[in-house]
Amino acid sequence: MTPATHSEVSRNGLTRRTFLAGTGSLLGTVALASPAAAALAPVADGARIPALVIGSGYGGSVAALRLAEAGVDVRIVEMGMAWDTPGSDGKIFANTTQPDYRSFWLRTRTKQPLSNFLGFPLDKDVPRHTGILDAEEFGGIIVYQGRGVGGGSLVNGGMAVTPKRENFAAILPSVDAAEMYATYYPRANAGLGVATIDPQWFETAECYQYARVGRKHAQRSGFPFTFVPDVYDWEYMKQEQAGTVPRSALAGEILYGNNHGKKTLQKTYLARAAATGRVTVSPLHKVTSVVPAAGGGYTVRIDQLDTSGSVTATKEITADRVFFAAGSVGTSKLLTRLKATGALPALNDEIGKGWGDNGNVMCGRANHLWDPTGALQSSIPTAGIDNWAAGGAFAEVAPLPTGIETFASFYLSITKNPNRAQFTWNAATGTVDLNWQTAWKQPSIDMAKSIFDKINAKEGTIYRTDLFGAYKIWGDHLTYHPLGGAVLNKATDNYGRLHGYSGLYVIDGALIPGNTSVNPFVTITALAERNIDRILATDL
Ligand code: FAE
Repeated sequence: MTPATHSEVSRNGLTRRTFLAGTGSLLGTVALASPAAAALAPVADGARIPALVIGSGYGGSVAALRLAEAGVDVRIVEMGMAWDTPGSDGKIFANTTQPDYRSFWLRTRTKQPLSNFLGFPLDKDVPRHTGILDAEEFGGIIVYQGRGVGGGSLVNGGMAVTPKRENFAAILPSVDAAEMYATYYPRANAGLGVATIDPQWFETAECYQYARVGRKHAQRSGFPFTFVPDVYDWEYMKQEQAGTVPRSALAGEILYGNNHGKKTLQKTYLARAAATGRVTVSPLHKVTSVVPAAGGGYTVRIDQLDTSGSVTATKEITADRVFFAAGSVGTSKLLTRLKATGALPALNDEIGKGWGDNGNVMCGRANHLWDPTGALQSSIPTAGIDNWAAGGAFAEVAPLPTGIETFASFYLSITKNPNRAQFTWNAATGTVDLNWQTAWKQPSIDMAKSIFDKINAKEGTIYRTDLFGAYKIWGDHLTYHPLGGAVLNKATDNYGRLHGYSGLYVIDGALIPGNTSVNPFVTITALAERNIDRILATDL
């Protein structure tokens, strides 16, 4: 298979030539790592493809790179946009403080994780568009996910955390930890470009005053405080602070994309995958069905979307192998529906099970007036409070990049919440439901309180009640970290091969049973590296 020609491919209505003209200076500085290096093309109806990857997040990017390096031609099908074309403001991504049409996936009103501030609701109307952040609503939880080429890497905080080895057996019990920590975690960290903040710079940087306040409060209450590595370019951040480059993290960019500084998958795994010449990505293409093909392989049905979300074409292609990398929710929804509706009836009864929220819960604390957290806050968190062993919580010291002094400390806690939910097919509505209950967050709240009740008592401070509604302390209605739904060694074998069908694989966060004890994408990447190694050695 030859990759599509680069010259006149239409993306989001622009030709490549127009795109190059509009972004010349950007391409000049990051030419090799730019998403422009990726071959982007709509998939042709009737095509025959050796390896199809559904989704371009962490799992999908690892699979694409390693398959291509082994000489296999790969097609990535991604339902979101390419995110390579500036808007009328000259920027590719919208600012967190000013959401616009680019910000949300097919919504007419924003659904911001922090919905209120000082009693005022923050959400506003926006034009419906295939924007970058999906706030997917199930009965008891809103699951935030990235949409576009690069998946979650487009919208996340880049916190790149390898779990403590003593916690690994609880995260992935069937996986050889020695091999993960000797080979696959290091490989993932290198591939993602993970680095830790310069600790000396941290001590003086104005934009991390909030984190230093977080450290002071943690340590005064006797909690271990640790730096957290990130994929943000720390040298670029230093220049942002010095005022010598355009600001991104220091301009509050994060949830709707970073115009500079963050090493997203577009700049790491996907750029390397594109450089092989064997990987083509089809943005605004959504996989809707996978069924065994008469002559071997799988018939895959794909809807091509426009930026209003309307289907402009439906295509059928044949793929020898299909890698499900649509994220925990995307992969689980597809597999649950395909099993229940008879497309893939031999999938086992573990499909849809073992889903968790990584124990996410948010809260804010109101500090005293003599303890300001700073008007300038880097949107990239860099530190956490580790009370996992004693209290079941690891709390990121998170920014509140409002541009004004708020005297607030803000935290996203990852907790050892034991509750697990299940995806099921709802034939009446034709949708896949998730049975998570809001009340199932109570263990997470209790674990987070093991840190913050103590800090509040020590500091003589109180919880903020204005961030998630009126008089509501806990952000217990959401997760950023969906995990599970096609769990390793249950729905699949110990390397992600789906039971019941040869040539079908799961290679994303759906494999991980609900919790990683820290932020999840390094573990998703490392597990994908491990599994594709084995698959390449034995299946291809
Ligand atoms: P993911 O990255 O979600 O990629 C799946 C891709 O598949 C997406 O691009 C979808 O658009 C696409 N897709 C879905 N369905 C289809 C379909 N039917 N057809 C075609 N394409 C489809 O999956 N994690 C950290 O470790 N550190 C952080 O600092 C962090 N911060 C976060 C902040 C936010 C606001 C959010 C939302 C998440 C954050 N995460 C963080 C979580 C992290 O981004 C997430 O675990 C990974 O992105 C999941 O990787 P996957 O490969 O499983």
